[in-house]
Amino acid sequence: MDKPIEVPERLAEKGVSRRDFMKFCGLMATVLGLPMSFAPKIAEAMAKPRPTVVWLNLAECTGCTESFIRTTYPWAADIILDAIDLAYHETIMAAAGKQAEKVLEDTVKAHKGKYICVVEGAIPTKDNGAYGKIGGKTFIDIAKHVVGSAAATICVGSCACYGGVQAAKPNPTDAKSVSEVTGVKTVNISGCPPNADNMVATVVHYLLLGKLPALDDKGRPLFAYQYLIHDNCPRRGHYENDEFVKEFGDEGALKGWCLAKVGCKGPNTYNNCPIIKWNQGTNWPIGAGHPCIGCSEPNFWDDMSPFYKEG
Ligand code: FSX
Ligand code: F3S
Repeated sequence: MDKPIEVPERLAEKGVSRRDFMKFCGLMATVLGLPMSFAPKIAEAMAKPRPTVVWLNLAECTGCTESFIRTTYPWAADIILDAIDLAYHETIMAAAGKQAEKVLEDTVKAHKGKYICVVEGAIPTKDNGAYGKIGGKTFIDIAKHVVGSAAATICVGSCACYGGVQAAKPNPTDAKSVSEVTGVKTVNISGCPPNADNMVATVVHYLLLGKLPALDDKGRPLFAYQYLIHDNCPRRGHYENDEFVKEFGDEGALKGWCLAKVGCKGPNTYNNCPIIKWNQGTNWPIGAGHPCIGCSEPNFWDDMSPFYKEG
């Protein structure tokens, strides 16, 4: 009989049981579109030496970090943070000020070309980047330096991927995406915010296979963004039957009919929300009766609004 997979010691110390650990590995296999038989392989990969990760917070609302660290099961955050060596993350690190900036500089130097850079937020470029600075350095310079020395860069959130809300018309700070400013091709986990499971699965994919996942033409991992919301929506039957919610709270809303007439952008939006849902599969916007606003598409603030009008 095969030896049972051990929970990495560090996790056992935090009280994560083998059952919880394997549940997490099963969830990751599902998100990555792999058969359940991959769960033990994922468990093995999670015990490997941890990649160093540097997480930059630029022009954003920190919703992406919130999505990443606020998981329904307390052990999920422990497993996620244990799988990586998170050297720098302004929101959750203990260090602050000059001490924190030194950690960033030292990490970039010591792990040049080997660390993974995660970026949250867009980059204001107007007036030589005067509208976004940390420790006297512009976001432009920080991104060029830190992204430029990374093995790979993962953008989390539509702001880092495509400019997001900061770049919405009239874009007063001339905010741009990370790849536009640095010239580096990034993995884009889009969404405002993106689903934590997709962020984590991208890292798990790297640990499991030693490479980043295959991407679509907008830099998004295919495992998460290959299907339209509309194609997997449980309300699709009502769409085909011309059964629509006409206004919030009407009879159609009570019956769970299609939300296209109150603005659903699911027919134009690629994401796996209907498949994996949110908060460990609890629910998702359309499940709760709210139309999709298309937040994982480039320029969604301009292109998808008004959010509550059809089209
Ligand atoms: Fe942007 Fe992330 Fe939207 Fe906010 O920080 S993708 S504004 S949810 O959180 O970057
Ligand atoms: Fe499609 Fe949205 Fe209706 S995804 S089925 S238009 S609720």
